[in-house]
Amino acid sequence: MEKATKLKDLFKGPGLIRLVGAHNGIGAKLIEKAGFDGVWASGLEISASYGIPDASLISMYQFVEAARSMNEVIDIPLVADCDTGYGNAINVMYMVKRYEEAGIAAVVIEDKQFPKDNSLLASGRQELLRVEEFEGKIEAAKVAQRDSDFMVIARIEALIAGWGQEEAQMRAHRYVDAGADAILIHSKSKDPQEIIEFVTAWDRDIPLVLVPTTYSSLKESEIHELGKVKMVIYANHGLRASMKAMETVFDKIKKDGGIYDLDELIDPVDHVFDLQGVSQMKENERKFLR
Ligand code: SPV
Ligand code: MG
Repeated sequence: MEKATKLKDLFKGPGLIRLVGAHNGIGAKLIEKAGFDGVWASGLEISASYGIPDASLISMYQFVEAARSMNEVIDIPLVADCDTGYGNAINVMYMVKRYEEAGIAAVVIEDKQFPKDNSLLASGRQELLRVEEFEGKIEAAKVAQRDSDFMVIARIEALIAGWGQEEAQMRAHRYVDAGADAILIHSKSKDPQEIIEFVTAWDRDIPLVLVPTTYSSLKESEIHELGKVKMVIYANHGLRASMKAMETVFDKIKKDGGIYDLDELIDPVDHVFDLQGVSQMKENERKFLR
């Protein structure tokens, strides 16, 4: 089954769809192994993996290749963070074709101006796009897609930019009318009240998507009770967990003057080989190497 159809089926099914962010194949595999429904190809994580800011610095091809490399090694669907769509509506059409070719189930585009800044950045430039221009991008994306199950998710940055609930609701309605399959409403508030207010006021039959990075006190059971929200994205917890683990191990090697006391803190190499699919490769070698 196509990944787009798998994701569409999850949207039709009961319960919350849970995604975790990744930037490479091993991270994506660990998310699948942990039992999550899908992988979020996080722009923040992919940019961070280059050691550079999440500010539209790397190209669409670098993002699509990161998404492709993750998608190829998992069976669960991948939802790609496509920032602003890498330009105008014409760039979005080109982008949708490339992501669909890579087997990606859905793309998320946000209504900020290119080049964007990360939404959680305290000093971030949170410059919103004109509504008409973003409607054009959504319409263009929907025209460009080939598989009718492929989803185009519109991400609203009005709360991030401090433009308020009314603006966020107006934009969400306009983007749904333009053809968006779901609305990702983003917030950087620590208090979940901002998101709860938006979700409570939402009156359209189009699912909402949340990224509760800052309002982390909001549990899945509470999100489920709100209704209307179908997908939750834990956007960058793999990156942050692995950074902390690496920092701890590197500090310890430095302090200990060697690697003799690390086994508790690191996975055995065999676990790396397992995740790489080495046993399958060996089986193929037995069959085909003559
Ligand atoms: C990402 O993971 O790249 C996101 C979520 O877009 S956020 O970092 O909160 O903007
Ligand atoms: Mg992003």
